[in-house]
Amino acid sequence: MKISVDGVVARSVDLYGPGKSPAQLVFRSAPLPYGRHTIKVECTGEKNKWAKGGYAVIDAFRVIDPVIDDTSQWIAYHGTWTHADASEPWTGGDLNRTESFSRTAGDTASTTFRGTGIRVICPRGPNQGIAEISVDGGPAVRVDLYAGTKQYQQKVYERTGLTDGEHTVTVKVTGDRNTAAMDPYVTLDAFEALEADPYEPTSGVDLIVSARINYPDLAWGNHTDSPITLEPGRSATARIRLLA
Ligand SMILES: [Ca+2]
Repeated sequence: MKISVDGVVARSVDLYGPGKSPAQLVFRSAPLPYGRHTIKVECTGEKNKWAKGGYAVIDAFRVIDPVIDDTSQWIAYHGTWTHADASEPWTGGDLNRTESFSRTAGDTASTTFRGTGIRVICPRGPNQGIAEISVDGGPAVRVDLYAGTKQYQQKVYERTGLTDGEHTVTVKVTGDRNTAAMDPYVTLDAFEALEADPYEPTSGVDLIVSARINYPDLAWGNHTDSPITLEPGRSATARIRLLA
């Protein structure tokens, strides 16, 4: 099958295997910038000479570190937030050209996410004040969003090391600003949930050893044992006999 990312063919993948191996990672894109992306899987109908069919089978797509934009239905806004989109000239560098802002002390924006960490993405600028950001109702961290010139998509807060699961992050407007700031606005562009990467490349060499015999004509019934990983610095010898 052929895989495209944002309209550009990235790779052709041969899904053939002598036995069925579930939940295989067959393609991983290069890191992509914030924003909306499209992945397309196309069945080519082609097969290698050992394969008995030309099926393309999809189990799942997985988004690593998913972005929750400020327009997401999963964000709860309390107070007097204004939501701006591409019709406003100052959103030019925002993710998806949207941002949500307030200058009223006590206003909050919260979202629940799954993962092991969270980033808060905001623009900084001359009229930006001080936000308080907390995770799971814990102690708040004060974050000064002031900058002399507007800077888009800044990672103004990052929390890592959470237990893998469901958490809540809250951004609160304090109404405070530093003396150089013209206003105490807090402007939210997006959240980025950080996940434990299930496909983290491992160091060392993976060697799959199966004591069973694979019969090509019984491909669906074959069994492959769990992989054995050799740790870096250790060695082992395996004899492999290849049968045409
Ligand atoms: Ca946005």
